[in-house]
Amino acid sequence: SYGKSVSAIGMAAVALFSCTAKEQQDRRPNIVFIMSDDHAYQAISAYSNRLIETPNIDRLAKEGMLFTNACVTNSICAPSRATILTGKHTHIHGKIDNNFPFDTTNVTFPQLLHRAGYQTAMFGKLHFGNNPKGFDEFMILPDQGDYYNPDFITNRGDTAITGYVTDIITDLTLDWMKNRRKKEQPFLLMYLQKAPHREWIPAERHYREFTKKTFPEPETLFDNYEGRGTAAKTAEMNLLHHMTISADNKIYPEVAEELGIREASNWGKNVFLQKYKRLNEAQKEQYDEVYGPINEAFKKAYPALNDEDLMRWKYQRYMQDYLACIAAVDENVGRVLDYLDENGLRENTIVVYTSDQGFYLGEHGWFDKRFIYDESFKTPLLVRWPEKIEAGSTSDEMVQNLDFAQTFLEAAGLPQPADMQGESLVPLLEGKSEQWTRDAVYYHYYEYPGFHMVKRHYGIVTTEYKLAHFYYDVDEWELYDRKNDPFELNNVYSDPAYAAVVDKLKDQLAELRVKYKDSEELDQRFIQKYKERGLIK
Ligand code: SGN
Ligand code: CA
Repeated sequence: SYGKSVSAIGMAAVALFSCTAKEQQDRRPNIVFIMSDDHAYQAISAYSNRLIETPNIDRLAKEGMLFTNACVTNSICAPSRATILTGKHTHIHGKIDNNFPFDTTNVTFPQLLHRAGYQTAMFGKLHFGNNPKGFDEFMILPDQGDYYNPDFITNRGDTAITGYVTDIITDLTLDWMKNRRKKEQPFLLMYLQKAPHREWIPAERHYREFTKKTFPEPETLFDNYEGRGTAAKTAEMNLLHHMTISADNKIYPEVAEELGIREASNWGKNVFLQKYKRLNEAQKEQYDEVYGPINEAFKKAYPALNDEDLMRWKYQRYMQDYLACIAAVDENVGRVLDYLDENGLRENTIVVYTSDQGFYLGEHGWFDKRFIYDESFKTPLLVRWPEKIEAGSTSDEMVQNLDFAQTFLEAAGLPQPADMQGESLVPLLEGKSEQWTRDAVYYHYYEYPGFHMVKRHYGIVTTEYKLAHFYYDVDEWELYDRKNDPFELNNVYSDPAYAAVVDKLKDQLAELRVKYKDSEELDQRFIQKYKERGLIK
């Protein structure tokens, strides 16, 4: 209407005249990088509503772009985070596993944004073993952090906060946006949830609802790993055999003992006791009110359970807690999006939602991650940027966590250092997918021997195939036909029908190793490091 456009012009004029040169320069977009820990794409309703509804995370897809083939370069926490910050593969930035501190002589994109005038802040889980550089303010969890009454490391000293970690990290984030954000500067905010990382302790308000639910089982829950290689058969991440009845499934150690349940070690029991001890009296009361009856019911049922029943029971317990943790993540993402929308920060802010990697929710009988197989290799990615992205759009390109650094630098109008190894996603976000050239990605996992015993492997993934080489204490190749075998159950590496495919992919893989500066020599050097550190003989 006429009235509306006049007032719009009036407002634009006011904005123009009150703009200093500095503020004009700072039309550069804000960046809100939201990352959860171990959030499987299978547990976001924008991808699939088989398990849970996540209306707030889904808003980013509705109002922005959903990436259906986003993946990581190395499916494990700290290496992924280091890749995100540096735009480099793990063999280049050196953080190949969770074991040792990040090399802070690496240049990270937050440092570059900070130097270029961005206000920067980080809240939540980093998991580097040292503090982040390039941040005006940070409050991070030590190591993995705790679900209840977590400790925080800050640049003004350490502190502990009473409450539930997912809510607290959000409170800190909102407090910064409300009270310390400088209006004249663009900002980079890294809002990094600990949830839904193992041992999956939900917020009190979600205990009741989720422990009453029953979830559909994945097709491959009872996978026997025939048709795969040694690595799948020897991995220690099976729900029946490796998920602990105490820490993971929340059976009190005295109940497990009474039932005569013996686990390979006391590790699960010790973790349970350690985490339970952190709860204050009121929190314990709430916890016991819900988990007490579950323990009672298990006590009665257990003697009659066979392995198949126990597997099913463990799967349900796992999903109840894991998904309840996600319910809190989703609510809190909603709080942050509401704040942005209600404070004029919607249009010119890039909001990313992702996870440090994917996760198994019972597929192949597994929990955890690490493998090049889809559930751990792929990761959720949703991006909202109203000024550039058409609402409700999708991209099926194989983008990687390697690409974030260059994406944010381009969005901020900054040069992309030549030694960064990703590709800016800005053309994809703007709908110019014809400018995207990558058709194969490179993957390399190292943390072995270690937690969950997934063997070292590297590989190439195209839309059609996945070729991986498992090495160190085996020398095995696996090839999966992604179109004809979506569950990745049949290694067709030795099938003569695929001989030509193998040849071609091996050449391509060798080219990628050269392109990304990875090599046999580096593989050996990293094994040597494990020897020097006493992790292997
Ligand atoms: C902990 C977990 C493992 C998990 C690693 C790495 N055990 O050790 O199950 O694989 O972290 O996770 S826990 O019960 O003590 O949590 S990562 O996300 O940090 O890479
Ligand atoms: Ca993780």
